[in-house]
Amino acid sequence: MAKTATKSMKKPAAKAAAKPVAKAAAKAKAAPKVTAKAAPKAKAKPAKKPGVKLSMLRPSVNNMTVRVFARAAGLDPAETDAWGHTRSPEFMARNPAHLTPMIEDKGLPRGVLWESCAIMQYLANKHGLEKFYPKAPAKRAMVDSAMFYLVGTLYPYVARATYPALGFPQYAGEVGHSDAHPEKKSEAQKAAMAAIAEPLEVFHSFFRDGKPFIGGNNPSIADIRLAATLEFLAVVDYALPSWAKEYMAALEKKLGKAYAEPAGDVRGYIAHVKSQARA
Ligand SMILES: N[C@@H](CCC(=O)N[C@@H](CS)C(=O)NCC(=O)O)C(=O)O
Repeated sequence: MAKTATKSMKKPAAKAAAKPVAKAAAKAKAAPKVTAKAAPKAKAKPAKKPGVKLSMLRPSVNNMTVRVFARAAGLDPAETDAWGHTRSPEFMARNPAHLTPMIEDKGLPRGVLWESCAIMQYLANKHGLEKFYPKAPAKRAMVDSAMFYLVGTLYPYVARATYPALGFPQYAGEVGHSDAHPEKKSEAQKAAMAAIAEPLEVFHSFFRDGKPFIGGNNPSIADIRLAATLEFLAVVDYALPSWAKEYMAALEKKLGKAYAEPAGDVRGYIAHVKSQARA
């Protein structure tokens, strides 16, 4: 609709609406006390937030991130398991990056959205979920910085360190993806393991800065992204510092089933690959 048309329609509508509201207010004033007291009882339940259509892979922490967030935010996700389908012509036609998590939403210019952090930002913006993603620019910037630092710096180390044990293909260009001698691959994996400690400490000392969570007293979307990422390290028996173990436990306690359910899928997969490796 053209801007001018929207403008010209808004004012009369607002004026027309004002009269019945004023009348109703006057009526409410004149009403006997008993009616006024009864009113709160008839209060309607808050409208349920609409569900979100999510294509996901259960063993993935990128997916776990959005699965936890959607549950914690009460968005009631309708999940489709995309295992084995991400490169199908149907999936690729909608999402040429063939990546999950992916949501579908009519309001999006191309109908779909991938990248876990972008999905959480979009849903938090759309539903006004300031609790998870603060509106104030400076606070929001810290959450964004933590998420970009995770995706750009910490996650590549975590992937190099854990993907071989998880049986996931490494990204092209990685030693683990090449024809290099297994010894070289093992060296690269160990180097990545050793590199994790530094960015991990940055989350603790800089982003948390003495607070329970990056988001303060409540977990933000950056906290969900971080805790989910750290879940993968169990597959290589990475010795997490005690603060990280306490942080993950505190986040799970705060979010309850919303965290535990998707985490269960990741943990179940890790237990499975570890048992296979032992056999
Ligand atoms: N940075 C992305 C990573 C997404 C990603 O790597 N997704 C993988 C699962 S962990 C995937 O869907 N792979 C399927 C494929 O490439 O066909 C995010 O945070 O969402």
